[in-house]
Amino acid sequence: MVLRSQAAAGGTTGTGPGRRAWPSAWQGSLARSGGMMCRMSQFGSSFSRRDLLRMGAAASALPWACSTSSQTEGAAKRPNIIVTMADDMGFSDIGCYGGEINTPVLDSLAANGLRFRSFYNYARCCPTRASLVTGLYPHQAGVGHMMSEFRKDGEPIPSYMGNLNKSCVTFAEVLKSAGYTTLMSGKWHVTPAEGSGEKVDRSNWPMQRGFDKFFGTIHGAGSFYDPPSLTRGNEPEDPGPDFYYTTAIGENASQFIGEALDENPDAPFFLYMPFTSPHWPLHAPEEAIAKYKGRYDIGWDALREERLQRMREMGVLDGTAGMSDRDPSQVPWEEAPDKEWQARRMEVYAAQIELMDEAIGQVVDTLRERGELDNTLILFLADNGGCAEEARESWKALHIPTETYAGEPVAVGNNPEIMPGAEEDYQSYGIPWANVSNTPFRYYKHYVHEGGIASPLVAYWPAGVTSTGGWTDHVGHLIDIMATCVDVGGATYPETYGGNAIEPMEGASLAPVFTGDSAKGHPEGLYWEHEGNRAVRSGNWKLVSKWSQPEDGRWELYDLEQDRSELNDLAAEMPDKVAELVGMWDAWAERVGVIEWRSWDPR
Ligand SMILES: [Ca+2]
Repeated sequence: MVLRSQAAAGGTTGTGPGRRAWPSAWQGSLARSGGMMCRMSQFGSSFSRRDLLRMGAAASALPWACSTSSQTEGAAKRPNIIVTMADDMGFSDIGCYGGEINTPVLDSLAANGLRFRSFYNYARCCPTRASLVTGLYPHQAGVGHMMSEFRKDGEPIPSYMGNLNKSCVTFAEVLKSAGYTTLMSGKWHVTPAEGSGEKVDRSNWPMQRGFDKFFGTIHGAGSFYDPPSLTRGNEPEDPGPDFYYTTAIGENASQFIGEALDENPDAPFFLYMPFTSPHWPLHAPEEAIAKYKGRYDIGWDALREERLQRMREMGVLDGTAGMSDRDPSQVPWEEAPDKEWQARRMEVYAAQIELMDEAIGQVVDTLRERGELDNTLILFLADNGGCAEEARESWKALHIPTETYAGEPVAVGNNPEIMPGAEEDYQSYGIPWANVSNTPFRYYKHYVHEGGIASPLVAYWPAGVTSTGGWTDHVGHLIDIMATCVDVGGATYPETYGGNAIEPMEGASLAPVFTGDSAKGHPEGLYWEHEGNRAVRSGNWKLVSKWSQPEDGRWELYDLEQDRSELNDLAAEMPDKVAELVGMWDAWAERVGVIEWRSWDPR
């Protein structure tokens, strides 16, 4: 524990980053020679990263929420702001939302902050990030789909450029203009990561979009032991051996905070800390996985029931939210083959989330030790719901490793013959466990039913969140994060930036909610479109459709106040309400540049 404190307070002694040239750094084939600050040198050579993980677990279990009086000295300046985010994590995974996964840090933030029952993301990594960092709908920021450019009749479609455009500003650009020191540690994924040598286009990398310091990945997924596109500033970074990305994100964030406070003590800082955890592949140290050994032997059916009961007891949901059916493609747990492998998949996933919680804990420790905890707004959310993708041997992409850091071959695909967790294999937890992660909702990442877009939102800020320890029914969305940053940061959202006209921000500040305002958000409606999946939420009503079979684009209508799990489709009974909401959705789609899914030129 002492060592962990030293790490948090004194983790500024990083050695020079290793350097790897483009593009081989992203292909995993360069000679592995460089060192980096995240190795354990600052803790003494006798401790490995996994020793630290174990010590971190013990430290995180300690109560820290009661801050010291020395922290009041920071109360006069504008608050520091931290936005931290999980990747592919379901609504009910973390402890303070009803999950059985051990997340003591997030639970403490929640117990001393505010939790949102109805906060929404954008169903997928890229569009969520494009919306989060800009305060716009993703199409307005140029990311109507993912990181590919689409054309129609030979002409690029502005809302589908696969890259942040110049009609938006990032929250870092806005807060930097207001005097904040801007820091990022984690996954970017709002610009293409392909390219080589001088052809690498860095114009939309974090350092060119408002951040003073950056450590993390440009690309959207990959090995936790050797992530593709690992970067420091604008240069490739060698992870070195004994690297674990989730932990490194927390270490670098803590280091950046320390440096920011040392170098510019009068300025507040903004930290964006998006993890890749618990996105596939299932990678975690064996010691972390072992904590969950046997916990999932009860299987997915019992676990879903257990979670829903706890969610009701905790007040996450009330009795009107029913349990959706088990995914129809899956068998009852009693009939499932390969039970040991199935349980192991969820054990690794749980370990990935617990390690993320520990990394957030390292940052919280740093804030406390520097006397900044009381005056820091921390927002935690997830970028999309649990992911049902089953890893396949045929997967080929930049983020699918062909070999380990040490050059050993990697086995790709969900194979019950291999227990996942190690760097040598590349698996996912798949449909049945994603079904658990999203308890009690339907569907997954990609879809805009509640299972795809319902996110935890924990807001912690002793000096600013006065409605603590409980829940709000305020309906919030990613677009509100920019507005909140502008509001609490005393910033001005620009009409022009860099000579370009900027789209007006779409969201509304959540700050009034922090002090108990129960007004329901977004009377103008909230809207989604991702891969032809569509939705609008207006008041208690949600109109939603799934592009692919079996629904095939048919609109469904739900009263979420009575039926949060979207089990009782009222569309046939209420055609006027459907027509009203369809009209709202059509007008929004026209305004932000939605194009009918796959109506563009063949690629
Ligand atoms: Ca994601």
